[in-house]
Order: sequence, then C-alpha cells, then structure tokens
Amino acid sequence: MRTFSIVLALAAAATTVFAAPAPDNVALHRRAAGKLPFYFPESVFEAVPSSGKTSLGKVSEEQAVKIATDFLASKLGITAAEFQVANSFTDASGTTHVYGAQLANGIRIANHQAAAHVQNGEVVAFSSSFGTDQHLAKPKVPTALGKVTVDQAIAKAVKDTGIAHHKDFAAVSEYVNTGSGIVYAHKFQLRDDAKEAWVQVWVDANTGAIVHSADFVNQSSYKVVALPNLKPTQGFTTVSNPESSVASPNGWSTTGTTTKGNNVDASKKTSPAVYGTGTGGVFDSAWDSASAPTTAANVQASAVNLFYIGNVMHDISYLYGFTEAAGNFQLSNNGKGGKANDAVVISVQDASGTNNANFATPPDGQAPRMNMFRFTQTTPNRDGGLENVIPIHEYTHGISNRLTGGSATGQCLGTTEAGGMGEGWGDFLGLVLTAKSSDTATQARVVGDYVVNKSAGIRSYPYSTSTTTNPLKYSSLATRTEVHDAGEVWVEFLWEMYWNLVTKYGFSADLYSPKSTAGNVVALQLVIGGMMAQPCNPTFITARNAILTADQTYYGGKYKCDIWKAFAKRGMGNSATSSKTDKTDLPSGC
Ligand SMILES: *[C@@H]1O[C@H](CO)[C@@H](O)[C@H](O)[C@H]1NC(C)=O
Ligand SMILES: *[C@@H]1O[C@H](CO)[C@@H](O)[C@H](O)[C@H]1NC(C)=O
Ligand SMILES: [Ca+2]
Ligand SMILES: [Ca+2]
Ligand SMILES: [Zn+2]
Repeated sequence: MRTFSIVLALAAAATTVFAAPAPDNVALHRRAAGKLPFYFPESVFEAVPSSGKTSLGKVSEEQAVKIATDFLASKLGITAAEFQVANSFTDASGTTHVYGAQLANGIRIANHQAAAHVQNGEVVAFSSSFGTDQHLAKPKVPTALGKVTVDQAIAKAVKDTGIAHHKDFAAVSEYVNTGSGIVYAHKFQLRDDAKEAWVQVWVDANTGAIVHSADFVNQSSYKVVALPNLKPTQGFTTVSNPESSVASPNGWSTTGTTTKGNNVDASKKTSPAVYGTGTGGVFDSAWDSASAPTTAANVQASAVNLFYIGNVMHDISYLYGFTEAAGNFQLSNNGKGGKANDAVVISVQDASGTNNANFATPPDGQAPRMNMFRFTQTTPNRDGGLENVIPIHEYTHGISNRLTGGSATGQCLGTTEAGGMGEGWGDFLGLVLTAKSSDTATQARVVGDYVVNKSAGIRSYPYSTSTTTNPLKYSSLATRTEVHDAGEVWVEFLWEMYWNLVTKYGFSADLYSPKSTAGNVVALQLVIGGMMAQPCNPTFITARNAILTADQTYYGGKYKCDIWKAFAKRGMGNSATSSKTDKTDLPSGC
C-alpha cells in the first residue's frame, strides 16, 4: 500500500511535477466594505526596565491607572488632562493595562492612541501612536466644525460605500490625524449584515470625504506568491480576505496570529515548532531571494505561503465537492458530517529530505502530513514551498486519495496506473490554479522550473495540446511504468479536455463559482467529480469513464463529445482497451 506519493523524483532523473508562468488575478471573495481610507500613525512600543525596587508591592487598579497616565503624559509631553483613559483592567499576573487616546480642546484624537502596563506600581511597558514624533504635544487642530453637517456626511458615505447607516450608534465628532494634519470629523457607523459589512467611518467635517475607517469585520491578509502566479521570482503580493465564507466560515487562522487553523497547520517542525506569525489576521512576509531558505524571514515567507496554498486548496476543492461529508481535511466539521481532527499538517522545509516533497493520506479522521523540502541544486537552496504548483500537487494527492473509493480507505491509488493518475491530477490542478486568461492551448506549460533552476522544469515534456511540444499518448503508458512518468500521460488527456472546454466555453479567473459554465471551471468539476465516481484503483479507461459519468450527473452529458475528442486525440478513443494501443475513434453521436 502506498501512503506516500512522491512528487518530484530527484532532479537528475527525467521525471517530475508541474506548471507555467505569470500574472492575472484569481478572483477571491472579498467582503463588501472594500478598501476605505485607513490611517494610523506608526506605533511605538517600549519595555520599561524595572527599577529593582521591591517595596512598591501591589497597588490598587485606581492607583495603577494614575501611575500609567502620569507616565504617558511625561513620556509624550502632554498634560494628564490631555489624555483620556478609555478602559483598563488587571490581568491574572496583577498587571494593570490602561488604554486611551490623546485629547485636544477636550476632544479625542481618534488615532492618537496610547497604552501603559503597570505591575507592582511600576510601568513595565508602554506604547503610543502619536506619529513618528512622539512629542507631538500640541498638535495643530481646527477649533470649529466645518460646513458639512452630520446628516450630509452620512448621506454621502452611504452613497459612496453602498452600505446603510447603522442608526444604533450615535454620531460623534472627533479629531483624526490624516497623515497630513489633523482634521475635525464626524464619526458614525455603516452596516449591512447581508454584505458582511460593518464599518466605522470618520468623515472630514470640511470636505465630506471619508478620511479614516475601522472595519469591525475581521480582516485578514497574506503576503504570498499569489495565485495564479507560480513562483517567488514573480514577486509577493498581499492577498486580502481570501477565505471562502462557504468553505471556511470561521476563516483560516484560528487566532489571526499563527499559521494554524481549521484546515491547515503549517510550521517548521523544529523543537519548538516555528509557525508563521500574524497580527490580527495580517500575515506579512519579507522573502529574500539572496538568503538561505532557513533564515527566519524566509521560513516565515514559506510558512505563510504554504498556509495560503493549503487553505486555497481546501476552499476550492470544497466548492467542487470535497466537503466534510466527502472526507475532507478539517479540525472541526461544524456538524456537517464526515470525520474531523484531520487538518493538513504541513511541515515547512521538512528535514527528512531534499529535492522533493510528499503527502501521506490516512483515512478520514486521521490528519494527513505534507512534507515540503528544500531543493539543493542552487546556492542559496530553493524552497519547494514557494513554487505554488508543488504544494498544489501535494495537496491534490490528499483529495484524490480521499475521494477515490471513498474517504474511509486509503488503498485505492495503489496500482501503477492509478498511482500514475494520482501524480497526474496533482500536476493538472497545478496547471488549472495557475492558468491565466492569456494562456493558449499550444503554449508550453512547464512545472518545477524554479526549484531546479532549469527552464525545462522537472517533467519530461512541457504540458501542451501541441503534439510536437508534448508527444505523449495512450501507447506511451506501455513503457512509462514509474508513477510520475505515467502521470504525465494522464495529464495530457486532461489538458486536451481542459482546452476543448476553454476554447469552446471560455475561461473564468474566478474558480470560486463552481456553477460557472466557463470551460476551466467545468473541467475542474469533471475531474473532481470523476474522482468520486471512479473505482478503487482505477485504470486510465475507467477513470475516463468516471469523468463521463460526472459529465452526466453534473451537466446531463452536455460535454460528452468534448471529453471524447480529447481522449481520442491522444489514443484513448472509443475502441481503446487495456492493451494500450492508440485508438482515435469516437463513439457514435460525437
Ligand atoms: C473576529 O475574530 C475573533 C477571533 O477569531 C472572533 O471571536 C470574532 O467573532 C470575529 N469577529 C467577526 C466580526 O468576525
Ligand atoms: C540559475 O541558472 C542560471 C542559468 O543557468 C544561472 O545563471 C544562475 O546563476 C542560476 N541561479 C542560481 C541561484 O543558481
Ligand atoms: Ca475529515
Ligand atoms: Ca479513498
Ligand atoms: Zn506526487
């Protein structure tokens, strides 16, 4: 029985994994509030060393608040009356946390926030966001409200954002630092639950423009090699709110601070494990191509990218049917069936190997493990976790293993032909998720070229519908008995089918709408639907027939001839048999 399916054979061998280059945007699901102005002066945090005095002992919360405000006033060059405490509390360690904002003319400057933390009568740390000049003691502030009334401001903001006024919250006037000075503003809230939008805005009382906002709906962002991009040399992009609310109703990261959530647990398995880190759902990264993959910054970039790809795979496969009940990979199934406690464990830069990657898929209810390795052909080494087709390929092993023959058994892709298709599906999903509207059928799609730094990549031919660029056909399978070699043949059938459908029915950059009639979306649904229907240890022929069944169940047989023509072009026509002799005939009716 095969538990590990290896992606890339050592680079020297002609065997390999993946796909092609460059930018476009896979549409992701963004919340309605969109991008409103947000300005917050740079914040400063300082730990304050203890005086060493032990006599102070415990002080009351009231005393602690006074100690905190006196400290902040002196530190920030303001009077105690120019700071307004908003809230304070004392935690289990006896530390009192005091939060508030600067006042001018008795009015709050909304984004001049400060906090101090007091233990045993001494400030242990403080922070402020009064701008880079922490002694902006007397900011220039307008002394009178402008000509725009609250009602006018609300009407304009509602019109501009398309979100209704939230009347439960009474409007207040405050100052806001806009980065180029302080303005008087009306503060109020906009809310539309159907659009998952609830935002507080500050509208300049002179111009009527929204100058600042606070989005109450949790935001998230990941600085990654954003799909459909393929590799880090194409740059890192910040992807905002990429979660599918259908597939991941509780988001991706459980706490917004680590690369750990309901679908994926991604860390470098050192002792202790190193997770990618975030702040309030924002996962930044600063990848440096000139440094080793193992620097802290590059581990962070890899962990965040793998968390992103793992979750995208979860969400997209979910929308095409790999749900809880179908045996998908989740920590909690939220009562939707299937067995839980099996989020994908991703080992970032796993130490057990190099120049490859692998994915072990136990039955539903046991967590799978994805090991991502470094590639050693270059100096510095390259990180397999940053060439997106590699983790997509790996995760697809999990999807195909669970769906084939049902999620309770992991023994259904064990024969050479079935294992070969296991490799092929991984490359195919890699191609589909990195496809762009500008791609063409005969274009050469290379996979794994970044990690090995070779333009030919890691497979024996680029994927293409051109029989010159890629000559593989059904008869090639007779001699291609290594699973990756066999997989390359399978991908060509699927790729011909994909292009028949895209050529005829178009391309959609939005893979999150599985009911779309765009050819690439249909191709993805047919392939995932086929996995559910095919027998345990399918042959190429039975897997093709299962795709035809998926066409029948999902689309009433609409694409039957597009599918047959694709398979026939490369030798799996109507009269092809397990003897692997090429047959290009079509069934009657096509
Ligand atoms: C924001 O995230 C926290 C922590 O995950 C969660 O408890 C809270 O319900 C979320 N709020 C919204 C509006 O999604
Ligand atoms: C990648 O290959 C190119 C061309 O062979 C070479 O110039 C370059 O130095 C290589 N890069 C690394 C990081 O090894
Ligand atoms: Ca499961
Ligand atoms: Ca299975
Ligand atoms: Zn593989």
